[in-house]
Amino acid sequence: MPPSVDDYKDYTDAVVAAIGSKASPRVKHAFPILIRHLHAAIIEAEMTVEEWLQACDLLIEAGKVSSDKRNEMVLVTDVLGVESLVDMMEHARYAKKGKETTASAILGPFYRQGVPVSPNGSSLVRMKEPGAPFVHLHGVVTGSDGKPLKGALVDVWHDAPDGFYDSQSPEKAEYHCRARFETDDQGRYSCICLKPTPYPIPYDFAAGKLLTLMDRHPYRPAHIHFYVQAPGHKTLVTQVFSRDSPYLEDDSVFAVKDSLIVDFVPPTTPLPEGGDFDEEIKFELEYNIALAGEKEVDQSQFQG
Ligand code: MBD
Ligand code: FE
Repeated sequence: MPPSVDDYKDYTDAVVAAIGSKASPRVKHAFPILIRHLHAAIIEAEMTVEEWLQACDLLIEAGKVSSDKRNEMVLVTDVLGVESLVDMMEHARYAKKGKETTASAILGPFYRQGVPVSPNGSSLVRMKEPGAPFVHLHGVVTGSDGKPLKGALVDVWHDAPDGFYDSQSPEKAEYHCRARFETDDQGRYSCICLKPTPYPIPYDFAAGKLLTLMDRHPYRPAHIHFYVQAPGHKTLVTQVFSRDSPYLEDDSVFAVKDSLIVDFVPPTTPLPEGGDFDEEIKFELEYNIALAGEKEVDQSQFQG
């Protein structure tokens, strides 16, 4: 007879009951759920001591290779679909208000804080990338009412043509394929970037081991990341995906949403005045972003 949750009910109850009276309401609510599901998963899967040690080793490895430039723990949760799950629930808290807001997507491990603000229209391609297709990326940041937001901060980052982010390769120029822009008084941001390429998530450590165990590939469809902040508004973390990219259907980290798939089209919109970009621009991507107001976000799960 396989073990059942009932066999260990008194034991699991005792672990839950050990939570002290001074724990916060959130911990008192969430930890019994976590403990019960964790115990049930271990019981139903009939985990062995050896497997448990292997799981601990995997987490130790993830911690050891993590740094301010690489977050392997995020990657471990990504391949298990956890980052996308919390993101989907987060978005549901304000999307259901019936307003037009841009869909979110996961942050991933390569966001960097404190990137200096560049003038609108400037390039985030900070070293020579021969033959790479330049893109005029621009759009307007608005609230859910469609009113343009001045002074919104727009972080943009994507992989270089070799498939690596700046932080993954020391030989790259600082902040290559990464920049931050501030919207003008009409809510506009604009820049020159590259058309991104599909790319394997780093699979040399813990996340890769998990993928191998599950017989899965590490690839992600071509994407550009956005991190958009404006006072009084919910910060939006999202990604856009190129419609012509492979792996839209089988993203290794489960981040693709239909509304985030975009078309890179031949350029027609002129660059902002005063720019000095003189290479050929092959594509244009207009990407307008609508942020939820802070008050539109449903806070109910944090009450009680
Ligand atoms: C990435 O580039 C990424 O965007 C995510 C979410 C996970 C791993 C690598
Ligand atoms: Fe990415």
